[in-house]
Amino acid sequence: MLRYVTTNEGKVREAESYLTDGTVRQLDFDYPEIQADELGPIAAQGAREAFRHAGEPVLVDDAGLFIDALNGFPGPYSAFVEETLGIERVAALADTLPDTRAAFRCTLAYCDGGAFAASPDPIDRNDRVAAAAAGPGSSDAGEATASDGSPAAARAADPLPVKLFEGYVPGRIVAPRGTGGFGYDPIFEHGGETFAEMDTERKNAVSHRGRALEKFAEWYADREVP
Ligand code: ITT
Ligand code: NA
Repeated sequence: MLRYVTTNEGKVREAESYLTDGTVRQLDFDYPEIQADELGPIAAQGAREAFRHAGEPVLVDDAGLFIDALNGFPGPYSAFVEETLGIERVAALADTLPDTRAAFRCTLAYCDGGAFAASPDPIDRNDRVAAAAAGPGSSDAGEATASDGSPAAARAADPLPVKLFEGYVPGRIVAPRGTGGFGYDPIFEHGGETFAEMDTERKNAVSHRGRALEKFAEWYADREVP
């Protein structure tokens, strides 16, 4: 059975419509998050830890809000910033910037202990950047580059193969509106509405998580099971 690893009920609600074959269950496991400036290595290492914990295939979901004029802050620190500052203060900060453009990113990391990597070509060309971020165990795409040496060292010592799927949605930061969704949704506007003003189906149709889940679901259905 595939386990969708998250402590966040909002993510589970959104993932349900993509992981529909009845063989997926939430695993409420708070995997240790390494520090890195990109989501890929964090999700990849989380998937390895979660696989070791669960002993069955896992899908980890790491997401963040990246504000252009703040060089991508809070990015991988989004959970910490939501807890410490709160979304109202993030919106107030963005309001002082010349440019309020931002993006949500989601990286899904799949680990089944290596079974998928037995397929002839587990990583397609579109995933080469993601594969490089996942580390040397994930493909032949080359050495991972990390600004911080310790995550790279951790990955080098941990070759369990991981496959990554990425999703992205552009938008802008606004004062909070709406009651749906979770996290930063009330302050993220896309197409004239905040994500908190959309229902799950409409958020999924455009969101970072929806795009990543769509790619994952397609690959998962077609993968060769050794
Ligand atoms: P897990 O790690 O257990 O999955 P989490 O909520 O900590 O739960 P992330 O680290 O991926 O998940 O989330 C980073 C932050 O970004 C956190 O504050 C989330 O609330 C927020 N976030 C993630 N996806 C979001 C989305 O689709 N809309 C709004 N905020 C989101
Ligand atoms: Na997290």
